[in-house]
Amino acid sequence: MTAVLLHDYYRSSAAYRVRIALNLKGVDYRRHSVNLAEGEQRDAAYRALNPQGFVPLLEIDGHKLTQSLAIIDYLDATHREPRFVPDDPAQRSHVLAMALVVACDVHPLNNLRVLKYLSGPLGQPEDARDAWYRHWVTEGLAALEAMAHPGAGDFLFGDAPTLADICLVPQLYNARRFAVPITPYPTLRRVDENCSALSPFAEAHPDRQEAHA
Ligand SMILES: N[C@@H](CCC(=O)N[C@@H](CS)C(=O)NCC(=O)O)C(=O)O
Repeated sequence: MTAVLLHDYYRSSAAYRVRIALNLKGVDYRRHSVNLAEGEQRDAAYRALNPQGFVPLLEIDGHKLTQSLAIIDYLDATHREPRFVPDDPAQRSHVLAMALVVACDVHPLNNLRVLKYLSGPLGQPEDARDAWYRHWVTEGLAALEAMAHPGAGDFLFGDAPTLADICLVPQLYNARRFAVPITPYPTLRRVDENCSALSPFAEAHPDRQEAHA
């Protein structure tokens, strides 16, 4: 079997999701850092691997997989335990909805290329760019806090981590990094603490990665 290789960047929250998922499934992998700060994601060699010029990209089982949620879905399909989404259709839909709040409604508005577009071509000053960032994170976290209520236990849904937690933890890391207040979200903070106590989450944390390995 060929080695599993994750193209990532230590601070990328989409890549952080995949590191958590790999760790939860017990998949051994190596990292190849694509330095987003230096624009390596736009190099022709990397674009040949991922035409979108994004991390993460996972080389596994002879495949080159892109899009964090699609990668995590592959891992869930190929490594049965622990399951990332419940089997019950309504519960599954609820977990997916919470994950998608982060992955579809918050993160795409705040990723690097969007922030660069705001401050570059659109000429927005740093404080406007930061306000944009905080606005979308705050909206998303407030919704997630309310959505978690019916089913939250130790984790966003029940008492085992799901895809929703895999998306939440990197988003809260980003929120703290950009000084977005998170005190109004007690459920999210409690779940984040419970996740961080688990080694698959702890070992995926950006501070535990070699920045440019
Ligand atoms: N929807 C994609 C988003 C990936 C993404 O936005 N990755 C960011 C890092 S978190 C990136 O590579 N950004 C490079 C850039 O914006 O130039 C996924 O979930 O994988």
